[in-house]
Amino acid sequence: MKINNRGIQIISIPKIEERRGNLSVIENDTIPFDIKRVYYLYDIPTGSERGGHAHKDLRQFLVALSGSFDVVLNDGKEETIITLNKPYEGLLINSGIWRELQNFSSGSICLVVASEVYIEEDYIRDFDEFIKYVNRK
Ligand code: T46
Repeated sequence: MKINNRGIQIISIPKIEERRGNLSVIENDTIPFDIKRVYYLYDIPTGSERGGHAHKDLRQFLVALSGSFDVVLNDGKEETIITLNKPYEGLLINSGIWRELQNFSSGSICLVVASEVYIEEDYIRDFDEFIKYVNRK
C-alpha cells in the first residue's frame, strides 16, 4: 500500500518557528475535509494498542503531538506501517482503511482531526468483515 495513493497521505502542517518556540496550525485548507471533531489519545500505557477497525465514511488526520507511535494500515490488499513522530506532520487516513496504532512511546499524544462526528455505525471492528466490505466495493 503506497503513501499518497487514495488511502493514505502524509501532509505537512505549517510551522511558525520563533525563539520562543514553535507553533503549528491545522486549518480547513491544511487537510482535504471540513473539520467536525477533534479528539486525542494520551496517558497510553506501554504496550497498549488502539484502533483495530476501519471506517465506512470517516476521514481522519493523525498527528503525534508528542512522542511517537506506529500506525499499521491495511487497504484489504496490502499492509503499510507509518511511524508518526513530528508535531508538524500528519497522516491522512481516508475511509475504508483498517488501522491499528501501536508502539506508543512514553508520554506520547495522538491528536485526531475528524471529518465527521462520532457515529458507532460507521465503524467496522471485525477484520474479516472489513475484507468482505472491501471486496464488495
Ligand atoms: C481511530 C483511532 C485513532 C466517543 O464517545 N467519542 C469519540 O469521538 C471517540 C473517538 C470515541 N468514543 C468512545 C467510544 C468508546 O467507548 O470512546 C471509547 C474508545 O473508543 P475506541 O475504542 O474507538 O478508541 P480507539 O483509540 O481504539 O480508536 C479511536 C477512534 O475511535 C478511531 O476512529 O481511528 O482512535
